[in-house]
Amino acid sequence: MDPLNPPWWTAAVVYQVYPRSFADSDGDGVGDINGVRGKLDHLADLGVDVVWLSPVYRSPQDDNGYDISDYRDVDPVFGTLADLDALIAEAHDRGIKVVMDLVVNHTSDEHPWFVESRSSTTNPKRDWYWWRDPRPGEHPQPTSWQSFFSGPAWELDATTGQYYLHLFSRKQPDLNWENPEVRAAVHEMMRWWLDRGVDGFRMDVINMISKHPDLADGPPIPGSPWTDGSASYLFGPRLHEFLAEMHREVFAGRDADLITVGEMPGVTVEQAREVTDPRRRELDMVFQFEHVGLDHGDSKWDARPLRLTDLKASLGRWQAGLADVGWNSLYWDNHDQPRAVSRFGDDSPRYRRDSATCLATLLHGHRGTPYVYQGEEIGMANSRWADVRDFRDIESLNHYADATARGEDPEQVLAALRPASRDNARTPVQWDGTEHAGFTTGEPWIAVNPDHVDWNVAAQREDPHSVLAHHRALIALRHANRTVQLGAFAMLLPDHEDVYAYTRTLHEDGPDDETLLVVCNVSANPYPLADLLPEAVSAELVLGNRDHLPDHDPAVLGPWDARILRLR
Ligand code: ISL
Repeated sequence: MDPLNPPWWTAAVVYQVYPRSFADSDGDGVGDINGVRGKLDHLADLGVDVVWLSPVYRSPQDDNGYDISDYRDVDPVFGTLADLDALIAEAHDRGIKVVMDLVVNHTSDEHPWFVESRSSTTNPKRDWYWWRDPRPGEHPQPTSWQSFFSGPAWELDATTGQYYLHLFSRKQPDLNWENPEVRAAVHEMMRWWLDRGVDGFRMDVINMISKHPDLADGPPIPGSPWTDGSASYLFGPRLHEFLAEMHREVFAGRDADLITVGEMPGVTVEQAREVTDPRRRELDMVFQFEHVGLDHGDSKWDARPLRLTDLKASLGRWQAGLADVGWNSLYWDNHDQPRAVSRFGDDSPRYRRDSATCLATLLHGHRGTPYVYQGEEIGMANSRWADVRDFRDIESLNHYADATARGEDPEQVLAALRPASRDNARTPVQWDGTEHAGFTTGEPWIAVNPDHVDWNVAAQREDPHSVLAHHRALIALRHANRTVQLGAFAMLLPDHEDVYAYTRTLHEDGPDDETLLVVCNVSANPYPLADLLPEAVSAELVLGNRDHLPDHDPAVLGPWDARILRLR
């Protein structure tokens, strides 16, 4: 990172749209591209620089569009290619860039490439996917890997008697990136989208595209008949080579205006630093998962309380590890994660606003590019799931079927689904307090959260102290302040159980030197500032989340109180 000439995305905030749940323009109950077009003014008003669009490509929708059957067309449920062109043009008119989701670890099993590949062992596209013979022994699967969505990661295909690999659902066969034709086809498709005007890609599970040729069985997964093969498919031996090749073939010469972010479950700080080292020309930034793994055991369904000291240790390590080389992305929420205010905050009526604004302040103050997930800007919360029939997500439904088939108590499985299901992120955006929250005039594909009556965009738009207004202010601050963009990060109070505090310092060797102090009370326990951080007592307030409240005491960090202060 050249601090004198930083890339534009060091000052940017990205907003993720999950189109299925954003806004429905045609009353079929499913959000669509024209729905997004109709809400662009909301995004412009929020001030975001980039919209990342979750997949709208043609898809059987087995995994809500992460199973793509045509990379160059839009699924009818979302609209048409012409609608998408119009969305890109209208976003650009407002100065908003558009990033597409790139899902190329796997395709749909209905993609013509796979249809051909499965047709015979001698088909020219056979080697575009991972085909293997059954093996003798207890498990005929070529490896005993478990799929991310429960059950084995291999499916037997009756036509040829061989198994194909699917790390995700059986309708998401993994592409074989060892084959140069596969890579060339992906590159060509990516150039086609850039030529259409898109401004970059969020790359789905991109650290899984290089598999270790051994395909070795991993260690057993407790409670499962399958094993963890992740050592064979996470960050395989050719990943750097594939990413550098993609950069050369797709981005070279046009990368200055683009943004690339690789989703990388299990990525380490060291790996992320390599991948985002600008000299290597691979990716601008990655999504890491460490901080969203701190509140559960090995399985995401095994909830544990989050310890704030663990969060500090983790995020602090990422800040330090990417301080000189590389760049962080910053997020709490996305379409796979439960809602942050319910998970890390307190979504009871008393503290919901304050904890949502506190968490936002904590996140946006870090060095990196913040990502806001739709609805996060108004403090949307997890839903109340009465029954397993309320869920729609393949991961949740497969887990329920699998666990109950293995004899687990259905009530307990359901109790684990409620706080952790990806569907918490997928309830429709709450635009207003009317029926179906203004999301659709039809029957929504997944139930609207009943709390939309009180928590919605319309109610917050004109309120200067709303969660929405606070996000607006945080985004404006990032745009305006070089310390927020580039200042060095230093963690304070690493052992404090409730207060998350850090400084950001910009050394410009002159009048622009500045140190900001971000101090956030991630609890309802009040703390006198003088005991915590004496230097904060007389510091100038840049942005607070509770300073307008009648009970606010500048000398005491109240419940979920979050402040950005200027030390010098
Ligand atoms: O969602 C998860 C845990 O609940 C992750 O394991 C998730 O499956 C993983 O991060 C990969 O996610 C991405 O690829 C999946 C897709 O289902 C997710 O929506 C996507 O974000 C397969 O394409």
